[in-house]
Amino acid sequence: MSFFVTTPIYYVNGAPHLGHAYTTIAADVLARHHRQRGEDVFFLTGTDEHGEPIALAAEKQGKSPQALADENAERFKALAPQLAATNDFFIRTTDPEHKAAVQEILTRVKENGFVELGHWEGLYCPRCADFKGADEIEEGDRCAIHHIELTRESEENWFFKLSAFQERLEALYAEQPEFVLPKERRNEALAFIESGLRDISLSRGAKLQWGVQVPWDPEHVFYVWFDALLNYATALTYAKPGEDLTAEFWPADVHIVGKDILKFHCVYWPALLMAAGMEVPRHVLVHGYLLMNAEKMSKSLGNVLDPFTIIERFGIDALRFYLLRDVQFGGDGEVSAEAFEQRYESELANDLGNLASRVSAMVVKYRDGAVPATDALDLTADFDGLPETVAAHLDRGELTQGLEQIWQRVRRLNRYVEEQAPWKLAKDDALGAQLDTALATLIEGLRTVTVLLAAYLPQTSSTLLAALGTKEDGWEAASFGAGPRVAQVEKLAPLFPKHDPAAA
Ligand code: ME8
Repeated sequence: MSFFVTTPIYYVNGAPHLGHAYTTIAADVLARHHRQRGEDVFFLTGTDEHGEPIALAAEKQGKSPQALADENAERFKALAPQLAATNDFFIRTTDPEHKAAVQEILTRVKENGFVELGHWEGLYCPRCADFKGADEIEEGDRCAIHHIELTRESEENWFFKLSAFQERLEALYAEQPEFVLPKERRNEALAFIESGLRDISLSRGAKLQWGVQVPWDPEHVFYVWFDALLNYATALTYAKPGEDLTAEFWPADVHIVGKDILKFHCVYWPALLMAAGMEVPRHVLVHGYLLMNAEKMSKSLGNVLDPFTIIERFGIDALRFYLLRDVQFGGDGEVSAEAFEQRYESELANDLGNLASRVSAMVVKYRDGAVPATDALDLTADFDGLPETVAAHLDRGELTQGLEQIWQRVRRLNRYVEEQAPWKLAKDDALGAQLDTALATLIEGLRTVTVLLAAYLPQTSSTLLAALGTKEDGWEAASFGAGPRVAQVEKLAPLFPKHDPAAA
């Protein structure tokens, strides 16, 4: 079984920020989860380096677009490992292999009869690199995303005959109801399609040179979105030297994107693939915006929260946890330093950190670290079917609900500690068997949640598994009472040390 997951490729007109980190973390959770399920995973991320967004930013900074792209692509590349993201490849749209493949695919689209010369006039946002429809425009002819004044453009262009795909797209949405997830985003995309599709620009004229040349009209470059979307397919042809991974990984299983680029991924992209005679992806998973003071964070708005600082102070797992827990994946959500510290303290340090240290300390104290080898475990009903439930949530792109399911068990284990009060059981030899059951149950519960959390909290999970003396972190090891049993534990150092704000 193979699994191909992607993030958007990020514009190199600025440095990475928390919004980019968010999507990459979400994609990494799915990549890690599917590896746990024993699948052959390909996880792709990278940078989008052509078009006005980059040309304009470079001009402002007095640099060549290539110099700006090189500089910022390095920063995006460096971000992935800092997020503990396990991408298999990092694509740059300035890669010569990508450019050649774009030319080849779009020539095929033309040969298939879906490209024609046309005239376009209307409002355009150079930051979005997008031609705006009436409902995407704010008062005063401004971009609803960037709030900048739109430019009025009029050009002779090559056009992609998007309108020819109206019916096929409607059929796709009917036949694959989960093509776009979650449902609200699917309805949004479908409404856009049903409102009637117009043909769209495939190229930009002489005004813009920074792009992939149109092979049949060298004065033109392709409109950046066509070059960008195709990355998902071109990457497979050269990611692994000497090998084409297309047969193994195409179509993509999940493209994860923010709602700002829904139209491109849920409407233009499947149409383009159909025009090229290629299979469409299985799912587009659309998430909302991280908001700070109710405004979408973006490079162009300048209100960014730096993920690097958070990672340095609290560790990457804390950031991954916070973003997927505090913001319901799919919807918009406010983020703040206060909410972050609150989650860190009450859930990571208290719920999970304390559980792990209390449980290991009790086994050390009452049984010299030897975990009782009893088969009489409590809480089996509480854990019954949990791996299946978590996997089902993740298959529907419900990353927050998957994490919530696991966290309910973390809390259940904490309640169980209080209910059993092992410190009382330890005082009475006659209660030895009950103490054995309590300790064995707690260790097995801790082991199980640790395996289940591996995709979300990879570093914590691997520290905990090592402390529990087991390497088995596959999905089959996630079943309570059925996986490998822990024999021996040692006292654990705090997983989430109290943070001293004065030291920051
Ligand atoms: O759109 N909240 O690149 P981009 C949540 N190059 N996610 C956010 C976010 C926020 N405040 N800000 C950014 C582009 N993102 C194109 C994509 S794909 C073929 C081409 C994330 O650098 C989110 O995933 O503007 C969003 O869709 C993406 O970054 C936009 O990144």
